Amino acid sequence: MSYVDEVLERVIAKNPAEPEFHQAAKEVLNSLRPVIEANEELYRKEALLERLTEPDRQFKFRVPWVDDKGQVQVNTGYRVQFNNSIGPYKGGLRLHPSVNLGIIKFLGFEQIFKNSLTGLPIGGGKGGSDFDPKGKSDREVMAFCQSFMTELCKYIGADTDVPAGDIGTGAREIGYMFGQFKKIRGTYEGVLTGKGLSYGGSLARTEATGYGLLYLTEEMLKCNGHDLKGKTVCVSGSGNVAIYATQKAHQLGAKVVTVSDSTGWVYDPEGIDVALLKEVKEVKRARLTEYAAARPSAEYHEGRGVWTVKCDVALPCATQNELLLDDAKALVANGCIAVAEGANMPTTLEATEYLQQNKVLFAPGKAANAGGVATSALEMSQNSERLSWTFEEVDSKLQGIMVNIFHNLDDAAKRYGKEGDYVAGANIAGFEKVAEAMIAQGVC
Ligand code: NDP
Ligand code: 2IT
Repeated sequence: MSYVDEVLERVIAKNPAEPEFHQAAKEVLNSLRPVIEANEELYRKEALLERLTEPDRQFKFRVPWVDDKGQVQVNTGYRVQFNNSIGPYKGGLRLHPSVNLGIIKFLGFEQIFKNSLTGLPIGGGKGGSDFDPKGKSDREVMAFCQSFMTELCKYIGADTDVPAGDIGTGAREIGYMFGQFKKIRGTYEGVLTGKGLSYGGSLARTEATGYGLLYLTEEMLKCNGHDLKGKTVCVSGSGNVAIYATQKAHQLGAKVVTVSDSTGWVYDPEGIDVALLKEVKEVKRARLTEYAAARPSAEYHEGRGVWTVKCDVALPCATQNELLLDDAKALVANGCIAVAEGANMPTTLEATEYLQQNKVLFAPGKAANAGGVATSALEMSQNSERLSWTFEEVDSKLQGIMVNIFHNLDDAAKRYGKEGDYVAGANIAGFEKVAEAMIAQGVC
């Protein structure tokens, strides 16, 4: 049996009931086959893949808090510190009722390669909780965040592990968590990113994931003889990534005609009104029905359906496994030329394969959404030097990083005879640096 197959069997046997982690491990290891085969003897002796698929450590803890009725509630908190061979653990905190250990592990595993691709010194980690911020008062969210950080603060630090936002964790939650870290540990340090601008946050971090997604997509299109200008784009999700992806797509001359949330989706043939979307989602924290009610050109539909709309470019920006094989078939039938993942692993393995077989340009999340964590690393740099850069400085560094990521994965794919396979390219380019650092640092 090949080394990759042996390790995949081991991952499944050792981590039962973690299907998302199995999926991420399969995607990465299968596309690394040519690199593994070229170095099989060394990697086997080093047990490199066994070490890479086993987190350095993982924390699971009780998070008790009191709701507005005086009732004690109990959630589960997680932090998985996956790999710190190229820098301190770095990765977001997801607050969503679906969160479990397998989901945090898939996200932490992906983060290793994504962070390596940024070219910046950050390792891979992820955390979160099954707490649902939806419908909670600000006081309830604060009570949860304080309790969560009371335990998490034992394991993190500016040079150890630096969490940030993800689904359900935005500026409000990061603020409450930062306050509690400071109160307990008594140090003022860049222990979280995505902070508010008044206390150490970076300009352009809020926009970074969505903007970065468009910078990479534009470069991918350009290098394949297309232009983003004038293209029709379907976006899914309506959170942080979706909103700023839509804004940047419009700035670059494309038209976004859909957004979605967990209950329904909007088709707006005139183009999504970003100011209205921000008002509904960021200020009112309301459903998309309110967007549709305020916008005569918009149609609201219950359930799923974004990928049935005819588009040139599809940008899944909500959550994992939201673009399935049938969706991929609908996109291809409608003439879609490119899919770039704003979310983490939004496309299933079968859907990815179908898109690639049908010559749709496909940029995987670990490359396409790396602008968020890259800008988090820029926030860490600013905190270390106790300076703040201008929006233009951060945005221009972000653009440079995204263009560079695209060329690195394009080159890596070509080196292994897989031209145009950006999934393989991203995994190979991300893996090479981590593997070299792990081997150089000995058995640890
Ligand atoms: P937000 O919480 O701001 O928004 C999430 C959006 O996705 C919401 O519209 C939400 O709808 C929808 N969504 C979430 N879960 C589901 C679900 N199970 N089914 C259907 N829709 C769902 O999160 P972000 O925009 O920050 O994150 C979106 C994706 O991007 C995630 O995969 C995240 O890991 C990834 N990402 C985020 C980065 C960041 O910097 N924030 C960086 C890189 C990747 P509803 O409001 O109804 O729940
Ligand atoms: O998935 C991700 O890359 C994020 N949620 C951002 C992580 C970060 O540390 O900024």
